[in-house]
Amino acid sequence: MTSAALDVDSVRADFPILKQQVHGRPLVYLDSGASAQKPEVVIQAVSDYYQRDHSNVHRGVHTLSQRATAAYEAVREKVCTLLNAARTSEIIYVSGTTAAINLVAQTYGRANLSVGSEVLVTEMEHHANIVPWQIACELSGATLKVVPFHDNGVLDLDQYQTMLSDNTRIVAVTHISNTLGTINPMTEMIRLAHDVGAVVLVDGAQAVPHMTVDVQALDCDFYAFSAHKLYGPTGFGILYGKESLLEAMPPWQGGGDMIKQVRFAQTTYNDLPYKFEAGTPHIAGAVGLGAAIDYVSGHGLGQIAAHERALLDYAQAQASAVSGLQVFGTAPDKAAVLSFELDGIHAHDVGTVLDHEGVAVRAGHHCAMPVMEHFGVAATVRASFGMYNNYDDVDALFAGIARTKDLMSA
Ligand code: C6P
Repeated sequence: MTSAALDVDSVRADFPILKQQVHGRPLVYLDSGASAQKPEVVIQAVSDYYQRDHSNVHRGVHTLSQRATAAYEAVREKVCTLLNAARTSEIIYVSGTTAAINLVAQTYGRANLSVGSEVLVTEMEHHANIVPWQIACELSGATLKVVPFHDNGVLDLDQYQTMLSDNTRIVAVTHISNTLGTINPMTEMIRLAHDVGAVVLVDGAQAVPHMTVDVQALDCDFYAFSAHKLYGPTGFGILYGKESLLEAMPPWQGGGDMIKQVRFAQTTYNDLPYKFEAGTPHIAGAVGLGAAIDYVSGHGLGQIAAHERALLDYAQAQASAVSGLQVFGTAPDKAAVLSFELDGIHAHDVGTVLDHEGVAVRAGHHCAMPVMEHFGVAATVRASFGMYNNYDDVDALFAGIARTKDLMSA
């Protein structure tokens, strides 16, 4: 089956922020892995919401509250469709991937971990999928085990299989590494974890904006992502969980909306998904995510993935021709992330020179210090691509790299 390619020129025109100059140069935004830019339709949806419909949700009989509630709840259906979840009760609104993982660690984790049980994470995790498990293990006496990756950034699946055991209660793994770009073989990993009776949490922060995700086909138990990397607002995200697991989990935060009845003698909790949604939520965040899902779905995640893969191939070919440039993460199955170092030049210096050329990249440890440790480096430069990037952006990156080398070796 063939489908129309992504019309990148028209996509670019939808993103007002890309029309500016930085240091007198046209902005080349290659930091979508940190946070993606927002199309006009998302900005407009948030603005319209505040101008027309804003009130608190689930609390008022008046028209504005009903409109806000309808807009807010309609997004649950969109997320359900995006992830192919079975039902909206499995879609929990949170503030982002970090909150989603902490929620599972503090509820499912604390209820199911004890001395002798094990949590498996991988060496390529973002800190958000390491530290919550360290805390949960510390509190419960469970042990955290780390599955290593090969030097090309591919996860060591043999080690993974060896480390899985009857003691493994939870496997917490990233779908796509934010630093290496590696796409992990989730279906196989989930099947293997289920064979030993473990549940699997997938950190989908870097996956949802770049590929089609089907939580039922994956058969994952939990899946987390952030709206802001999917061209939506900051401060909002999703935890998907299988209904049977969510039902059995204790609530996390207590407060308004997550209860049915409060008595000093006893409080009863609300039904899913509200049991996990205490307090006034980020309503505009949900509305913006809904607009972002419509936008991305309108273009097709398959088309977006194909376009970004072509950009990655183009960038990797250029990278291989630059002397002294080392790429970290060369897995065959890889998302459009290019992490690299330039021999003898600190990543922050590269990032600063590139910024002066108008090129925005991330320089640092990318909240994945164990990945840096694996390669024995303090920091890398990371160019991460989104649906609005084009070949000119890649050329600008490599022109900037050549300029950096000139300046720094002068
Ligand atoms: N990575 C990056 O530059 P939050 O901050 O909750 O939206 O997402 C955390 C997170 C979790 N997992 C992965 C794989 C991630 O990449 C991120 C966020 C950004 O790579 C900011 S540190």
